[in-house]
Amino acid sequence: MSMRKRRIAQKWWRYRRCICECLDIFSMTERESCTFSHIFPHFHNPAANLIRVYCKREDRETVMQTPYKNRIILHVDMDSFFASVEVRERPKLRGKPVVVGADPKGGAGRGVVSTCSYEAREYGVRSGMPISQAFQLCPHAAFLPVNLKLYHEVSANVMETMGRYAEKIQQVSVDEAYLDISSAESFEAAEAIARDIMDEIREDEHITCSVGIAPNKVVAKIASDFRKPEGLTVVKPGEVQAFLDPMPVTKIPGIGKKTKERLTSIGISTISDLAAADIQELISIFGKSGIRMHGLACGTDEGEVEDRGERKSIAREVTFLEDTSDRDLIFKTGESLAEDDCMRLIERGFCCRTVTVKIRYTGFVTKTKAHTLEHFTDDPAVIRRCAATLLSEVLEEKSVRLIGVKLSNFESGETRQATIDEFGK
Ligand code: TTP
Ligand code: MG
Repeated sequence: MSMRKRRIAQKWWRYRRCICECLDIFSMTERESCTFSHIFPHFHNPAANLIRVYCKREDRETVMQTPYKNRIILHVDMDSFFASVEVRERPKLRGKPVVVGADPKGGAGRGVVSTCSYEAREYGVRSGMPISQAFQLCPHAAFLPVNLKLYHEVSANVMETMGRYAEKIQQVSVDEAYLDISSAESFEAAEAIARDIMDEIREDEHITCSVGIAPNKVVAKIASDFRKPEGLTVVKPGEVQAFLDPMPVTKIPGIGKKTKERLTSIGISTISDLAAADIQELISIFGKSGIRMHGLACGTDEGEVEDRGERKSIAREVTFLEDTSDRDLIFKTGESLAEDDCMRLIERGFCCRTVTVKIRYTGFVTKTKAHTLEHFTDDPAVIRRCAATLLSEVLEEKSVRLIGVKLSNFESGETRQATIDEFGK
């Protein structure tokens, strides 16, 4: 386990004990009337996760439903996602123009660019552009085919990481998600969380992302795009209008080329123009969407982060910087991944029965092996031992590129409550 992960783990176990002690001290009625942040004002969102795990159901609902003063929403978007994953897989391409998409066939290819690295963007290459045009603009770029399976694997890891920091997460595409972290209760605390997320994704997945923090989803999305790549933009409640005002109307999600043209024809080009426009005129041209458009230009958006709660497994995997046949390193990494998964399992209040290990050898041959335990567990030692046994069964004398550990077959959070009273005995 890395020092950083060890620190996080220690912190969590300490919190877990404190929380249980506190909840014991407070009587039921007091619990109902106080938010967790009153008990520990310096706690951020991990507290909310722990409340889910350790409060009795009725207490948990009361605590979780306590409205926070401000909503704090993060929008996280990976930078040049497909291209960044390809560069991670081929480190020699770092810093070079990389185009992912159709085969350019020396300039005669059909099809389009899916995405490209920021280095390729300097030559004018863009997503959706004909691949032949991209080839003309930057013939010396590395042109690579789309490998969706790999991007979905990375996407799942990234979403899993982000999910641990938020009380609600809504994935909106393969590389972006909204996170509700209102329980952080201050934009300063939210910024620290965003930096942790960025660091963790960089360390674990070797790709970067940009983050926007704002009081609502739409402003957070605009903010994440504001300083790409690796940008972090915080827009506090009092700063929303000043942030939006100078931007072109096309920055508002949903305003495309056609709407922009109609707005330009009535003298509206910036968001500030749109916010100042006569709403009746907007309705007469755009119908109901005129109201929404105007609201967004004024920085208001009530849309909730819609967490579908469909987490059926917890998985982590690591690609070694260099392929390795060092069994000691492989086993240590596997055990550390198992512990890491287990921490997440505990945070969610689940127990699992099935542990799966995955090994990818040099040359992309992948082997997996799963074992279903006799009982549900969230015991790190049991899960670590099971992962190690599976590894010893599956590992061949070959050099390894990637290793992963997955926990699945969860017991519901409600069944888990039975064991909560046991804690602290
Ligand atoms: P985006 O997030 O729009 O783009 P991006 O991540 O490549 O770059 P940015 O740094 O600007 O966020 O899309 C995510 C992925 O979706 C992208 O890597 C490839 C895929 N995609 C397509 O396949 N076709 C497209 O037209 C677009 C826009 C994206
Ligand atoms: Mg992106």
